[in-house]
Formats: sequence, structure tokens, C-alpha cells
Amino acid sequence: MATDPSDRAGRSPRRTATVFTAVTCTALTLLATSCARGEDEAAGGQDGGDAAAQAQVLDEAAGSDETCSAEQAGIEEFDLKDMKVGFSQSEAESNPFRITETASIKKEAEKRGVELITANAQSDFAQQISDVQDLMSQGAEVLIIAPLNSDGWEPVLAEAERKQVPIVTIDRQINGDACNDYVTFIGSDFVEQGRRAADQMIEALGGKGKVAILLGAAGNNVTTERTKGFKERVEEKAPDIEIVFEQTGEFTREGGQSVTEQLIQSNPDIDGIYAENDEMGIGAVTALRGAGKQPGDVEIVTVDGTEEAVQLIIDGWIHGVVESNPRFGPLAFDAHESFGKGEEVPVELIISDREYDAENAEEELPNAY
Ligand code: GYE
Repeated sequence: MATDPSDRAGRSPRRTATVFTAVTCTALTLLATSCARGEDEAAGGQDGGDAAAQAQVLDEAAGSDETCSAEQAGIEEFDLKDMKVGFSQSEAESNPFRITETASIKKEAEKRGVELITANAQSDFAQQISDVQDLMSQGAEVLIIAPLNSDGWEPVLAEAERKQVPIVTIDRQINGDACNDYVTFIGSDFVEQGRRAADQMIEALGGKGKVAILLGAAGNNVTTERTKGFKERVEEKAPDIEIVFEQTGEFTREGGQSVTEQLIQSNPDIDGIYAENDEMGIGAVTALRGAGKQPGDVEIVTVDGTEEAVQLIIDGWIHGVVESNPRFGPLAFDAHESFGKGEEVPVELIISDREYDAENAEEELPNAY
């Protein structure tokens, strides 16, 4: 249906977006059985994890109406199978989010028989810029980028434009001109994640108390948006919750631990901690344990959905986790494939995320990563 040329003429952007979703879901359904075991292993999932259940699902109500085609972008159509794909990872693979994301990209390339070259910038932005330039000089004709920062991509964008290399960004945004600078962004609705985390915190505290925020790293849209959604929801729904402390833990476990150690000194009466990712939340638990606190003394809410964090819900240390699904392989390759065929791809593809709490943590643990 999607490849029927008669279907293409004059269709509205919204219909195009729906068609892309349908193609993706069909592809995922077809692949579900064959990829179940491999994906679990590659992604470090638990036994009993179900690849089809874990797969990213597009939120059809979200995303952009605006689309991008090869023609619009001024890039010649291509067959993805014949292309060398470059993948640039932003952060060190100590965070399960990053491990699972890279594994998902590699798995998908392998499944499709596409040549893939990769680089990891270890949280160094200058390194990531040179990584992507290196990928292009090693012959990458198509790029998937997990950007560390949202700004500062001009040198890469200019080179990619000159070499006609299409870019799909995953999990964080690049600030640029959609379709001219990149084909599409695939990721979560981070403002909504912040709101959902706030709902969990409000529930945990019965709408009243002092809360600290362990902010993610600066310079990217994820931190800004997770903070915005959380604060707005608290302000709107729980005027008796006061945000008394905010500091970055750089999205790392060590960062979360050391910031929480300072927090306990400066605010010994803290009631809740919103950690903008699981790694920082796990670091916070270590700090609280070190200070002699018991599970539930301080209510913790986090974002990601790693196995360790979901286990900490079962253990009573974490109240709830909003998922941020890092299994980008299928959607990222689908986006490049459709774009290469000359189809219109929405410039923003938003996925839906699950949520973990004491009610479902045990049952859902196999879907954590
Ligand atoms: O939540 C976190 C990582 O950009 C969505 O970055 C990603 C976030 C993820 O450090 O664990």
C-alpha cells in the first residue's frame, strides 16, 4: 500500500505519517519472531523478555505533520542495502540505555545485511564532531547520530550536505533545519516523561513535601524538556510540593551519588528526589544507603527503565520509573530506507514509553534493559 504510486499523489502530510507508521508496524510484526532471541541477548535483556513487547512503538498522535523526502532534501534516492551506514554514539557504554541503543543499531544492521561502522564519543562533544567527520571519511554514506549536545553541529551538517549524506538523529535532537540539515528525529516526548515523573512524585508524597531534582547533563533538549514537564506538572497539580534543590548529576551514576551526598548535607529533611535518568537515581540510592536511610525514607522517581532501576522498585528504594525506550534500530533503519526510496518521512517520529511502579515492576522486569 505504501509503495503504490497512486497512493502518493496529493496526500496530506498527516496521511503520509500514518502510512509510514503502518509500514513500520508491519515490518516489526514480520520480524518479531525471528528477532526475539537475538535482540534479547544483544540488548542484555532478562530471560523471558519478549522482543516484540520491548520494541519501540510510534505514538501516532504525536510526531510532526511536516515531512521530508529525498527530493526535498536534494539527495538522490538510494537503496539502503547498498549503503555504508555510520553510527555515532554520544556517551560511554556504562549506562544500559547506551548499551541497549548501540546493540539495537548493530543488530538491525546485521539483520538487514547492511555494512555498519561505529564510533563512541565518551561524552566529549568535540570528539563526537570529529567522530562523525571520520565516519564520513571512512565512507559512511548514511548517518545515524545519537547527539551528545543539541547545538554546535554546523561543521558536520555542512560536510554532510556537501557529500549528500542523510542524517537520522536518535534520542536527542540536533538544533537545525529539519529536512535541510537532517531527515528526522526519532525519540520520546521528554516533556511528557517529566509530567509523568511528576505524577508519580505527587502520588508518592501525597501532594506535599520538599523535592530535589538531579538534572541531566546541560546542553541537550532531553534535560531541558524533562525538567520543564516535571516543574509544570508540580506547579499545576501540587502547590504544596516545593522544589528546594536542583543540580546536575551529568546523567551518570557517580554524578547522582555525589550530588545526593551534598543534598543530604544541605537538605537533611528532603522528601523526594526526581532523577532525570536511572543511572543518577541508582547513584542517589547508594548515597542514601550510605547515610543510613531506609527504603521509602526518600521517595525516588527516575526515567529510563533499566533492569537495575526496576529491581530497585521491587526492593522499595525507587517509587517509580518512566521508560525511555532505547531500542532504536528498527525505526532508524526504516526511516533511512523509506527516505532512500523517495518516500516522505515525518521530520519527527515520537515513540510511546511504558511506566514501572510497585504494581507492575515484578511482571514487567523482563521488559526492562
Ligand atoms: O535517558 C539517559 C542518557 O538522551 C534519552 O541520555 C537519552 C538520555 C537517557 O544519558 O540515560
